[in-house]
Amino acid sequence: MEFKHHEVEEKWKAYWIQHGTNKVDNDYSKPKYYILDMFPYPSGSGLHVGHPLGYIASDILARYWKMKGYNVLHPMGFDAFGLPAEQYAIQTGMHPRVSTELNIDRYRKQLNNIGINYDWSREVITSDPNYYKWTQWIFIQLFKSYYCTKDQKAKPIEQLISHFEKWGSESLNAFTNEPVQFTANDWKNKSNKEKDDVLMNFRLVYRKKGFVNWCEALGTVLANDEIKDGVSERGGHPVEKKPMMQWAMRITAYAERLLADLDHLQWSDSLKAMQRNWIGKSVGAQVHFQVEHLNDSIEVFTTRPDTIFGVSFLVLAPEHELVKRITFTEQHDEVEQYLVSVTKKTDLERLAETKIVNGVFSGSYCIHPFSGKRIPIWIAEYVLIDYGSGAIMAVPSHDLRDQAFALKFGLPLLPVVDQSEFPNASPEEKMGIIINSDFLNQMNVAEAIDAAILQIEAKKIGNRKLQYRMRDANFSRQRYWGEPFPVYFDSESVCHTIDESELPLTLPEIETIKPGTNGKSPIADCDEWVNYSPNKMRETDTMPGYAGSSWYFLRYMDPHNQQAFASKEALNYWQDVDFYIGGTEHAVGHLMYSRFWHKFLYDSGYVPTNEPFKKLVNQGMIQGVIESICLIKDSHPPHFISSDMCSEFEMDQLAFIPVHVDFVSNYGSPDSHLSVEGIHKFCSWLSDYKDAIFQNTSFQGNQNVLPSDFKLSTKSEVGKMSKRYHNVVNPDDVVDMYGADVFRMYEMFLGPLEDSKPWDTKGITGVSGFIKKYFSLVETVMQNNHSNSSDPNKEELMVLHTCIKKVSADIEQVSFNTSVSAFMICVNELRRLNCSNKQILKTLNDLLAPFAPFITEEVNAMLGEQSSVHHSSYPIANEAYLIRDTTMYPVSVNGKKRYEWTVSKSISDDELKQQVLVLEEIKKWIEGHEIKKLIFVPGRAINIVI
Ligand code: ANZ
Repeated sequence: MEFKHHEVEEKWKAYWIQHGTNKVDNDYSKPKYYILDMFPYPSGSGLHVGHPLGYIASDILARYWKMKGYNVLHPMGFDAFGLPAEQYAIQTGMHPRVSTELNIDRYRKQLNNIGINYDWSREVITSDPNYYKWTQWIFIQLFKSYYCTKDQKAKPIEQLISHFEKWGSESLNAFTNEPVQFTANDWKNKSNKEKDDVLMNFRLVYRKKGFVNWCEALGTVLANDEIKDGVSERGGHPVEKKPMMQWAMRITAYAERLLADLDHLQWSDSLKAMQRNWIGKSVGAQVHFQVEHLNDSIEVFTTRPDTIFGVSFLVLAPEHELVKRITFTEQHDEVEQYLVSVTKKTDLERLAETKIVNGVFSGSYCIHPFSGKRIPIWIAEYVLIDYGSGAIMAVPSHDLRDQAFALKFGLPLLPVVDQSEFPNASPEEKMGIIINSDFLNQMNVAEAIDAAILQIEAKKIGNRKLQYRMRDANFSRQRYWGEPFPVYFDSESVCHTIDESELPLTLPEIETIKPGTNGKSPIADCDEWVNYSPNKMRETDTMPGYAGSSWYFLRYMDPHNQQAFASKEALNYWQDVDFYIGGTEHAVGHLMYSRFWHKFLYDSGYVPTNEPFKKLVNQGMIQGVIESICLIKDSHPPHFISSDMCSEFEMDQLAFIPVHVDFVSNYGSPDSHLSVEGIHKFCSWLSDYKDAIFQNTSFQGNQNVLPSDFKLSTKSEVGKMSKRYHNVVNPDDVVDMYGADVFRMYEMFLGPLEDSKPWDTKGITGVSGFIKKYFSLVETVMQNNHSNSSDPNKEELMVLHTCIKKVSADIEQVSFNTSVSAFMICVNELRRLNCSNKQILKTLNDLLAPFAPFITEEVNAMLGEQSSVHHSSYPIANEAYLIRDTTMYPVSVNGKKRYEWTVSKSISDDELKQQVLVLEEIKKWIEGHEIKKLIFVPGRAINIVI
C-alpha cells in the first residue's frame, strides 16, 4: 500500500474545516498559551520555501501545547497596507484593495497546503476598516495623551491643560523636546492656534516640521526604501531632504523604559543588543558657550566634559537655527553654497567615516566658559541636527572625527589626556590622566567627568544630561494606501480628532493612486472628502506601514469585537504573546514600535501587561543557490565561457549572468554546469542570447553545433532566494511532489531554527524515505491484527519512550532538527524489532502529530480512533521503560571485535560463557579451532582466544 499524500491532504483539510478542528475559543477554564508568527505582507509573488520556516516551527509548538492541554492561540493575518500594492496599482491600474485580496487568498491557500493550524476566523487584515477603526482609535488616545516624567507614564492631556491653566509652565513634569515657558495668564491669553502649537510639543502623536525625501523629477516624497545610493530607485533621479509638516510619534518619551524592560524579556542577547544600540543611551552634559558679539549661546552635548580644556573649535549642524545669525557677511556665499550641497545627502552619508571632513567656517567665535579663550565656530555636516543639541564642542586630540576635520582645516590639537600608561589605547578611549586642564589636572577620566559636570553646574552654564540616540518616529506618508488620520483642522488650523463614533474614517475612493503634486498624497485631490464640512478640513497624509502592525497581536484575542479593540475579559485571559517567531529584519522597527504602543496602552489601563512579547525567537533565512554563467563583456555575438576559464581574464572584462537553477545540472555542487540541454533551455529562455557562443577548454560554438557531452561549468554560490536569481523554490511544488508532511519535516531537518541555511531539494529524499518507512510500519501493524491487543514488549517500549523523552525535550528547546532525527531512529529501531503493536504505533503517531499533521491524522483513523489526532494528549515519557535490563558485550576473537551481543542481565556467568560460543555470528570465526582461553570481564567485554 502506498501513502497517497494528495488524497490524504485534501481529505483532512476538508475535515478540519468541517469539524472546526483548528478553532480556538476563549475558553477561560483552560490555561492559555499564545504563540504568534510575525504576519506577512501579502506580496504578489506568494510564499517561497524560506517563508514557512518560522510558521512550521510555531505550528509544531502550537500543536504541542494544545495536546498538552493548553488553550492555544495561534493566529494569522496580513499586514496589508503599504507601498508595493500602491506601486502595483500604478503599474496595472488594479485597485490596491483588489490586488491585496488576491494576494491574501493565495497566501492563505499556500499556508493551508502546509497544514498550519491557523484559526482563520480570527484573521486580522490591517487594511480592513473593521480593523483600522481601532488603529485610528489608538491614534486618538495617543493624541489625547502626554508623558508624565514624574510618574513615568502616559496621562490624559486634559491634566496638562489644567496645569497650564493653574500654573503655566511652572514645575511642569511633562516630556518634551521643546521646553516652554509661560505663566497661567499667558496661557489664558493665547489663541486657540497658539495653545494647539504648545500642546503639540507634548502629545504622544504630534505634528512637526520633519525632513522628507523629496524627488523633484518625480514630483513626490519617497520612502527610505525607495531610495538607493542617494537617488530614486525608479528612474535614478536625485533626492533631497525637504522640510515638511509631518506626523510623528513621541517614542523618545519611553526610551528609558524601552531600555530597562529589555532585561526581563526572553529574547536573544543579540536582539536585545540591537535594541539597546538603537535606543543609544549616553550619559554626559550639556554646556553653553557664549557667542562673541551676540546675546546668545550655543548649547553642546558632550559625553566627555573632562576634555573641555581640549576644545579647539565648535561645530553647528548645517540646519542649526543659529547658522544664519552667526554667519559673517564675508562668509555668506561660501556658507550658502555649502548648505545647498548638504541637503542632498542622507544622514548615513553624512556620518560615513570618509565623508566627514566637509564644512565651512562661519566667521564667528564663542568664548570658552573656563579659559575665556576665543573659539572659532564652524558648520559641518558630520554634526546632525536631531541628536543632542545639534552642536558640539570639538576636541580633535581625543575624538577621531574632530581630528580628521581639524587636520583638513588646520585647526589646533590640544592634548588633555595623558595616555602614556596605556600605549595601546586609542585617543578616544576613556583612560589616562588629565593634563593641561586647570582644576581637572591629575584626575583620571572618570573622576574628571564628574568634577567637570559639578563645575559646569556650579557656574550655571550647563547640566548633567542623559541623551538617547533614538529619535521620535516619523508617522506620515504622502500616499494613498494607508490608514487615514482621524483628525481635521478647523478654520484657525487647529487640529482636532474626530468623534470616536465616526470611526472608522475610511479611505476615499479615488481614480488614480499616483502620488499627488507638491509632495501631497493623491487624497488631497479628493475635495469632497477633504473639505467634508464647512470649516473642517481633513488630513491628507496616511499612516505608515507600522501603524497597523504595532498592535495586531491584541486584536487576535477578540477579533470581532465592535465595542473595543478587544474585551477586558479576552485581554485579561490571553495577556501577552508567550512565544513570538519572526525574522531579524524587524529587530528594531516593528518590535520597538509595538513595545511602545503596548506600554502606552498599559499606562492607559487598556492592557494588563507592560510588554507584549515575553519570548522571541528569530528564525534564520533559507538561502538559495545562485548559479551564474560567465559572459565576456561587450562581446558580439555574446560569448560565454566555462567558469573554470575565468582566471584567463581580468575580472572587469567579465559579467556573471544568473541562470535559472532548473537549467543547471548538479546545481550547488563543484560540478555544477549547463549541459547541451541546459544551454538550449537557457537560449530559449533569454532570447537576447539565442545566437550566443559557448566555450569550454576544449570546444567553442553556438547551441546548434555543440558536441553532446559539452559542459559549460557555472559559478555556484549560496545567497538570497529571490526572483532576481531565478532560484526561488515554491512550497506548493515541493508539497505537490513529496507531500506536506515531508515538506514540513524537511524544513525542520535542515538545521537549527535560528541558523541560515541553503535549501537543497536533493536532501529531501531522506525525509521522504522516513515517511515511507513510517507508513510501512503502519502497514505491518494493520496486517497483524492478532497482536493488536497484546501488550508491547520491553524493547519496543524502550525505543518508543526514548523517542518521547528526546522529542519532548527538543520541542521545549525549539530544537526541531534533532527531533526529526529522533523519529528516524525510532522508526528504524521499531522496524528492526518487527514491531507490530498497535499501542506502540498509536503513541508514536500522537508524538509525531505536531510535525506531520496529515499522515498522523490518517493513521489515527486507520487505528480506529474517532476524533482528530490533534485532540489527543501528548505522550509522556515513562522513565521506568528507559532502564536497561540487558547488557551489550563486544565479543572479540583473538582481540578483534566480531559482534555486539545484547544479553539479559539475569543470565549467570556460566550460562553466558556457554552461550557466547554457540552464537551464529561467533561460531563461524571459531569453528575448527581450539579454544585456548575465554576472557570474560563482567559487564564489559568477552574475548575468545583460539
Ligand atoms: C566632546 C568630545 C570629546 C566628544 C571627545 C567625544 C569625544 P554618543 O556616545 O553617540 O552619545 N556629538 C554630540 N552631538 C552630536 C551631533 N548632533 N552630531 C554628531 N556628533 C555629536 O556621542 C556623543 C558625542 O558625540 C559627544 O561627545 C559629541 O562629541 C558628539 F574626546 O563632545 B563629544
